[in-house]
Amino acid sequence: MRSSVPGAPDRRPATQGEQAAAPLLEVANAFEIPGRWRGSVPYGSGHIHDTFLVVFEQDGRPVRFVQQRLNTRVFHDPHAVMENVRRVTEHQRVALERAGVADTERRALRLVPARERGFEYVDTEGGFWRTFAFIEGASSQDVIRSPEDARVAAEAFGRFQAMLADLPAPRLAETIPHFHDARARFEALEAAAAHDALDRLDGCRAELDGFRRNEPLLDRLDRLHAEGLLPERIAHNDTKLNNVLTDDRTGEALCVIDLDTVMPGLVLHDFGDLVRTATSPTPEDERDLSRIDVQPAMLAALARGYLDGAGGFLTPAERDELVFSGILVTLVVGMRFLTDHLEGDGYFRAHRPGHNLDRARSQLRLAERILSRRDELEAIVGEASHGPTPPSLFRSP
Ligand code: ADP
Ligand code: GN1
Ligand code: MG
Repeated sequence: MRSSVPGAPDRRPATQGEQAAAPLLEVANAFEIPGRWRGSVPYGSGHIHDTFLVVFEQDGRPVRFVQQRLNTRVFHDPHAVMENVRRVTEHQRVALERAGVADTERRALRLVPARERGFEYVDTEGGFWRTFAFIEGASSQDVIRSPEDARVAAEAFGRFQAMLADLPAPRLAETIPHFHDARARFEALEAAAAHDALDRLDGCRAELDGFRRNEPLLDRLDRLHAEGLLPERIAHNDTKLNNVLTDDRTGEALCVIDLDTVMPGLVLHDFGDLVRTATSPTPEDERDLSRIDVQPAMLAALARGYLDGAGGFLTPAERDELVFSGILVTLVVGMRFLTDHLEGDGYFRAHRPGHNLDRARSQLRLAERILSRRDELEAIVGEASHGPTPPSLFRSP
């Protein structure tokens, strides 16, 4: 058993009550924002941080910001996170300006300086805060709506990776070590099941068996990496669909957000998380399992968009694993949800009893749907990436 379970949280979940108790005025005024604070309300559907939409009145008009209390149970070194985010967003801005792109303000997150120090503020209760300029006229989706939306989201993440390929040294900090370590995630699930601290195991044996059944798949990408076939690059590492903002007017993908896990890794994890979140017509916590499936048109659009955005840098081995990456990441996120369910929902924000179990079940179903349709899906992705290919491209692990 590894000593470091990736991002292992303290056991105490954050509650709505704690959110309400946050000293929001104190926090709002801790950053270099001119004007008068008008209010802060909880915002978005992320599972990790406490996110607030904050309004200031400046010269008689409302100006919006996003303030986040970082989840320091998940990110143990918030200063390292902030330094990564600062470097990444500055690099993006320079690259966008150099390329003469219009509207750079809406295409990269902008951190707002804190009054006292850097870009962070620690409140009187110990909460660690940061502020971003709000990207106006854009929104994120939790469920994919059309192949065109899938294409633009994947292109944005591909472009994001391409833009960071020449980030100057030093290496970015690993903000959550072993984040995509499938073997460590499996071991953490087994440990949670063995411990069964809350007597929940009886209610989720079928799901545990489901993940055990797929255990032979888990080492494939790490093995290819060890063999030198899959290089380390800078990846986003959390490319779920709602981490890209699209323009409300044009539908164009404007800005990749949620940069806290941007760190060295395998770019395939990014494509895999897009497959997980942008191919089924269902939300991540869908309870009607019969509705969960991969839609080939969405997958084809993802592959086209991603390959366009990433440009030429992908190796043939990376291209060959695109469908497999979807199976792997979906399994891994599913195992993480089940582990959290067994341990008492201290990591992913849960909105109802059994929420993380519902999420785990839906991920298992989706992974197995992709697995069972792999030949068909390999052919579709192969066409997008290499021109026509026979459906036998998928190699068993
Ligand atoms: P989490 O890690 O909890 O998912 P995110 O950084 O993804 O937190 O933020 C949560 C949500 O807040 C996003 O899905 C998005 O809708 C919204 N959001 C975050 N930053 C911005 C921003 N700068 N402008 C507009 N909306 C934002
Ligand atoms: C979390 O932060 P958010 O909600 O975008 C999680 C991802 C999971 C995802 C599952 C830092 O993403 O790894 O895939 O939930 N982020 C972290 O929805 O653990
Ligand atoms: Mg997010």
